[in-house]
Amino acid sequence: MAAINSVTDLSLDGDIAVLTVNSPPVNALSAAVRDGIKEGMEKAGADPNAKAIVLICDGRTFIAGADITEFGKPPSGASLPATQAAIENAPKPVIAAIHGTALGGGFEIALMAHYRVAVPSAKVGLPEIKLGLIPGAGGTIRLPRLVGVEKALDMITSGTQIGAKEAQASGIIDEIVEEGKLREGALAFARKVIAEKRPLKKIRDQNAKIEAARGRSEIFDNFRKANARKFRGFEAPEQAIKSVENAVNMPFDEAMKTERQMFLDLLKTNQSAAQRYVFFAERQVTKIPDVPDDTPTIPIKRVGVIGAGTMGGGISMNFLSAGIPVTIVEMKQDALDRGMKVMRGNYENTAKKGRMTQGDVETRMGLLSGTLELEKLADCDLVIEAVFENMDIKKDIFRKLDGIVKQGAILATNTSYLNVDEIASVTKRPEFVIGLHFFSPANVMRLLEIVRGDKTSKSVIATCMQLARKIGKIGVLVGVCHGFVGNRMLAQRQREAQKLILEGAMPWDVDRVLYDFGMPMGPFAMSDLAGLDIGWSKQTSSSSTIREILCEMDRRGQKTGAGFYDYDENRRAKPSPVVEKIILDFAQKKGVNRRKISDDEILERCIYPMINEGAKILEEGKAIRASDIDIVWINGYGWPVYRGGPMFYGETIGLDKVLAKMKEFEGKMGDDFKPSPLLAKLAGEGKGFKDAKVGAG
Ligand code: 3H9
Repeated sequence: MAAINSVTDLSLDGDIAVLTVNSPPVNALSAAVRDGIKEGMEKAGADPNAKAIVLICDGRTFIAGADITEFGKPPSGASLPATQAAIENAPKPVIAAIHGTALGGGFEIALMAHYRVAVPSAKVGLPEIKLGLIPGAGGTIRLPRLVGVEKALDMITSGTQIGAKEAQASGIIDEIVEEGKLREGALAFARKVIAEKRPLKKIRDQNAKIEAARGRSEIFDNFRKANARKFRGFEAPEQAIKSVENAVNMPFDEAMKTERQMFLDLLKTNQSAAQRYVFFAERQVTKIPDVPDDTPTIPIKRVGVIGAGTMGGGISMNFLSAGIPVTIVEMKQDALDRGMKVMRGNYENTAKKGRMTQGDVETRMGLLSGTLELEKLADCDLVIEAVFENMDIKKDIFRKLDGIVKQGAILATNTSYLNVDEIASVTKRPEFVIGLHFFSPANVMRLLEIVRGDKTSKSVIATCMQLARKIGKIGVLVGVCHGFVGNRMLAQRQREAQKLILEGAMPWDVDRVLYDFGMPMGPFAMSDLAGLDIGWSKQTSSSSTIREILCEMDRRGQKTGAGFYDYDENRRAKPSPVVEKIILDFAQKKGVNRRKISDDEILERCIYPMINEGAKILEEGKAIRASDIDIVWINGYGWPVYRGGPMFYGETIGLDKVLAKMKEFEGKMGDDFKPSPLLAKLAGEGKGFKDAKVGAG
């Protein structure tokens, strides 16, 4: 083998040139990889002893895309278009040999080859949309030529990967070769191409599938309509659709040029910066400075869950779906029966939608056993308590669990606010106690706040982080404080929302502003959905807040057909004249002079105090890094990924501007807006949250 450079080799296997890329971890298309491919193609093309060229990768995957870390930096090395041209214009057949994932620019490289072979486990896709981008090297122009417009639109705007078999059926892969024998299979295929004198097939010349869509703009309009909800707020999907439309209607080279320009324009957007940041944030969040990757973990073979309500049931389903047996405990038989019935019902609904088989439902339910006795949890490796949010009840349960559950097992609480250290203190094994805060609905929401107590052992932390991944969650390590990261910040927004409706806004104004910002719903719609009577009691209610007044009137949210909004029979919300009057009367009684409140003020009042609270959380070391806080908000509260999370958003606005606004509000409205010293320091130094040196949870 002759090295072309540090990451590419060219060798001859009989009469076939083999160009190998080896650039761990994922063979991303860095400058060196582009240089190596271009030079290798040119050399192999000119070599009279080579009759065909196989492009293959070492390591775990074919090229997984452009090197995202290079984005925004000055260009160096061979350009991607020049590298691609070297493949397509090679004077002999080029065969791309795919294993792992050929993604983004990597897939676009494979689409330059005259033929493609893959092992059965290989996948291909164009995930650029997830980075706020569209493919910038021909993906939107070439893919429709292979698979047709509808499938291309679907793949490009969803970013999903498809397997080798599907790729072969849709015309992307020419041949599937034996697993583990990619090189041999690709060489054999190359020899067949030579022997049969097959042509140098260029996708740019294949027009049949796009001609079928020419002049049929309704294909694109229907696609837009069908996906409007999914694309709400995102800039890239519309560009992707336009580019596929260009592929159909423009000459090839013009469509390519336009695609490239659209890609470059998107690269400069805040949305793409945010989504690229989130890509790396999701990978950072698993790294805990003082808990190294090789920390021993505790095998979790059986899980116990206490409480078969909405939360306990949802939590259990995660483990059942991952094939881990669960014992669920309730106090009363009817509550237990009800809880287990709901779980079965949820699985059956999924089966009805065709997303699992009836057999899958039975397998999962077969792993579940219900009991009224805590003693049945003795053999569990992990027990999660999901009962009513009351410190005395929780302490009582943990005291009992400590005596029942085997030594070495983890005792976890799903509390959303309470002090995990206080709960741990009633046991003789505080190092085995941890918070596992699931988000409702617990079988759906991706976030898991993993709450590290003062004494929680590293092994328990490592186990829970690993377990989160196993059950399809994104685990974020946080420290003990009231409401942890997510709810502690949420409280800031809720407080301001309540104040705003007294001062002059209406609930639907606040909700509209936050919805337009990109949240799935505003705080009042959220309260109506959750139920206004959570934590409310008729006996102690004294009409002292608007929420109390609504509950007293039996306007307890969607479930009673009325809350902050009125609901019709289809649960569609309408602004309520009754609520409007209640608010106006209440404000008058309190002597509040209502004023017109701008949309900007609503947004700043709701969001800036959250950013400020995030800064306090960092300062106190309750989160490891700002990006962890952003991951909490994106995955637990539906913060729009294209705004990168509250901390990233604060940096997009400018920490100096956030600080100035907080000071202005503090002057007018007092301590709720007192800037955190960290925010003030970073803003003063012109730095961002990523520069903050903070603790480890
Ligand atoms: C693009 O291609 C644009 C083009 O259309 C044309 C432009 C003109 N760059 O995820 P993992 C790192 S846009 C740089 O943990 P897995 C990652 O940060 C790109 N680095 O492994 C991590 O680093 P660390 C389109 C990258 O096995 C390490 O590799 N492509 C890149 O679970 C391992 O990653 C994509 O969007 C990259 N492109 O999953 C594909 N990719 O160890 C993005 C990964 O320091 N990548 N890294 O934390 C993926 O989806 C997954 O990484 C992959 C492997 C499925 C490949």
